Amino acid sequence: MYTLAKFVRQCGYIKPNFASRIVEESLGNGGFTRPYQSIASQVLYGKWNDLPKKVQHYVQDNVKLCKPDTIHICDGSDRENEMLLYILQRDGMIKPLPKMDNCWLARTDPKDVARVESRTFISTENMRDTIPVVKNGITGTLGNWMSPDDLDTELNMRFPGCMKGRTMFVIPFSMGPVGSALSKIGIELTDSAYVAASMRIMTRVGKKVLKTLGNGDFVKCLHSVGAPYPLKEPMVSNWPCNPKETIIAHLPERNEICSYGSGYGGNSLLGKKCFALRLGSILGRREGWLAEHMLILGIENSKGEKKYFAAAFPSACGKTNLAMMKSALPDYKITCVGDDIAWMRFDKDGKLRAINPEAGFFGVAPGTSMKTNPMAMETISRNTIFTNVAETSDGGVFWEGLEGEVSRTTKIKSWLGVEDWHAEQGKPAAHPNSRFCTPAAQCPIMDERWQDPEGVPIEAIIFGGRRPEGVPLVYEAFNWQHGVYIGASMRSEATAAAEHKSKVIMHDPFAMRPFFGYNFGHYLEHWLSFQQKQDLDLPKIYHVNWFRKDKNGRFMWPGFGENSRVLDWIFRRVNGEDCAVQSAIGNLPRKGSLNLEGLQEDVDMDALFSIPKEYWQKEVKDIGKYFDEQVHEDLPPEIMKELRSLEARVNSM
Ligand code: OXD
Ligand code: MN
Repeated sequence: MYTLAKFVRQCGYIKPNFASRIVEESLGNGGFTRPYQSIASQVLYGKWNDLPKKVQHYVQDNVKLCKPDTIHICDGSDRENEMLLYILQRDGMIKPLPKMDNCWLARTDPKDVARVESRTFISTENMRDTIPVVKNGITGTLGNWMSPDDLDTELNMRFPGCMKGRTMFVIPFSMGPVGSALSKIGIELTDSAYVAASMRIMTRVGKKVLKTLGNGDFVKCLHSVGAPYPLKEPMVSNWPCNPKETIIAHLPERNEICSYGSGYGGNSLLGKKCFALRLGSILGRREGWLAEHMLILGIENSKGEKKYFAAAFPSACGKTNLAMMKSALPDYKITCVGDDIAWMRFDKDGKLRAINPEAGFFGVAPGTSMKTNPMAMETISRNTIFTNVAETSDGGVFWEGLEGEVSRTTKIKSWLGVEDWHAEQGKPAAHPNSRFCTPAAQCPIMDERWQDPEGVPIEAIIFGGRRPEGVPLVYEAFNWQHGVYIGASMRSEATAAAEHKSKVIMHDPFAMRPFFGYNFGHYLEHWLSFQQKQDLDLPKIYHVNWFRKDKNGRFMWPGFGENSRVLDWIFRRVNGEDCAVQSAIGNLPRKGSLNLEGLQEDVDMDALFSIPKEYWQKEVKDIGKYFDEQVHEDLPPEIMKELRSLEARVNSM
């Protein structure tokens, strides 16, 4: 009888716990048992000859370097998925969540829980291609550069033999619908079955991708958890990683990413931040398009008129909630195209077209609930891998924000494995950056065109952040250049998505600070360049802030579904409605023009839209200082001009 266990055994998957012994006994020659030419015989799953020649060479080179025991060529099939899940269970990396349908829980080593910005580098010959030259004595915050020689040294200290005793998964994946002119292909080589299972959700994986690729070029993505057998240190939570040696390196001149030491999220699912944003932004500049940290949503009114907006918010500021919003205004229906990344290109008619390069959501779990995001809750009810959330005694999941949705008698086991966790302990049940990894196709409000190879036409771009003070609910840029300035001056309270600790207000231009693939000054020039091109239908640009607080620290605006009132105003502005008044910082909704019909809460609209002069004078100073220190000579003069005009307008308020 066919059983998965039998199949896995037949395939020759070694149980890692035994692998150390096997490696020690049989691989006295440094771990590489088979001659280089017979690589095909190391393939446990998939067919070596199905790989295009260029891919074979890439795999060969890295097998030689990393010395995995065996190779698995991913085909994206359901059978393969069953196998990956089986292996992950067997190795104690995931466990089933019986209350849910085909859902799984992974707990990581507590030292591997977020993106590691301080260990993320872009390596180019010329430093200035990657980061602006900062003012004397200042530490740059707009990316980390490393010279190719230094990076070679770093990589050579880590990758040789790093996959010993493990299987190398070869993952052919497409960012964007397979075959779309806007899509790009990557090959990720990883020694983590968790990454292989997650990439299958987050991207389009498999044979169709290889067929489309043929002998074309692809982005090379090498990933290792950095824990070869025999292990140097015992694993924590059965989660292999090497936090002390973590490095995430991008080599744009070779279209290559090398990530070592972390199995988590943006550090290991290389299609996401590394490829779609960092390398993507470089490719975008080279080829005349934009790779942005933006959600894409559709909004349709009761007359059947539909528009698409893209919106940039820093990590963990509610992009997923906005992208899946249930409109409080009954006249509007929101649909989701993407929740994190947009690739956008002007088409031959001058319309900005966007695709979501991803196929899944890797969303922050805490704060997600039936109240804040019912669509996400429905999406994650099946076929989902949860990481670092808490577990309920009846086999479900729990995190901060779900208090009202579990019965009082249910016991909770925290992400750290603390049984019978109680909120009184003062520690969160779920890690603040705990995540769900779930197929986008399961979201009940996916837009009918979310996989359209042509992309959807973008009519408004929205910037936003967590701004507890001073910044009104919404304002509109006077024009494209002013909009680019607004993007450049974005700031937000720090979140848990990376290693930052306190709630400081950080500069996060275009919500791209951790994701710029090249010099931010050049990035601004690229954005500005579109206004010089003839016949482009440039979208209008907005800034929103759902997070303003009153003197008592309470949010002044209810947010969530009520944000549809802001989208409605933007919709009408895009249609040319005369419903705005000019202010020092941009166009504000004319009094009474924001549709408040049916709003339950009492909102102090005057306070919500006030523009405190002193606050904005300080804001202008802070932003001027930031530009001067961080972007310095690379700041385009147009942006400085916008800052000076803002200053003059604020001073004469
Ligand atoms: C993310 C992030 O994971 O922005 O999307 O950190
Ligand atoms: Mn993100």
